[in-house]
Amino acid sequence: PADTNIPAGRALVRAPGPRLADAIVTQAARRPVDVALAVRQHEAYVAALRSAGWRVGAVAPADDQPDAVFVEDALVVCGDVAIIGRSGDERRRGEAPGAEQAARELGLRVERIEEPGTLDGGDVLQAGDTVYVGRGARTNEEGICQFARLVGGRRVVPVATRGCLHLKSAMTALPDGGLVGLPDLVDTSVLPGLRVVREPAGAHLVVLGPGHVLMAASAPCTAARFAADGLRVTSVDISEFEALDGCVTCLSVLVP
Ligand code: CIR
Repeated sequence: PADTNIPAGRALVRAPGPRLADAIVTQAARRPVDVALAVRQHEAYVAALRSAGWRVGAVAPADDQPDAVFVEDALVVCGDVAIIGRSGDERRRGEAPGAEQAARELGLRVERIEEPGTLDGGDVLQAGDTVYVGRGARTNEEGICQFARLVGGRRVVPVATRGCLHLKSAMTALPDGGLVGLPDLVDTSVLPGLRVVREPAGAHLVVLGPGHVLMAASAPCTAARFAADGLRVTSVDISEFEALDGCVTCLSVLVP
């Protein structure tokens, strides 16, 4: 049953397609992916969103796009504006039309990152009134400038990343807006502070509601630490997505 303490927002997900095992791998060492297990893990992820009170909607499948399940990269929702990304990796650009259609169905104003800008949603971390945007493998300076113009009014802080796919591979935010992550992978000089985690997947939090976070099962020590601090932690096993450089944030777009 849904947790009635949490106001229901909407969450967008995109089911894994038949070509999932061909998804891009640039960070991990490639290993075979069990697509049937991935489908079950995705269902459990969706169930975790639902039980935290989110109304889950589906972005139309894109079966020819192996990485389409990582839906947060193609679409950023900031207030009433949906920004359709333009990935720094051309192989992911075919995901944009379905993301745009889903944003329109939600009644959002739709804007796009245009050439020569690049931006993946995995580089966009919203924490309170500040939006941190990673500059690195998939998002360039021009993409960040366009993004900042489109979300006018929000404070946009560019953060250089190194040795990781996306900003949110390296850091995310707690429900109170405090940042957590891996300081070696981001330029911490532009951050107000960063609570250091030791497990790589411990850097990946999805805020499900007040005091409630979703984490990958691969970060049990960090989850225990947060729970000891009084957070409610829901853990999901996403091993097959982690094998494809995915993390718990990338499988949904939350529209509070
Ligand atoms: C990629 O390399 O683009 C995908 N295989 C993984 C994307 C993960 N996205 C994310 O963490 N936001």
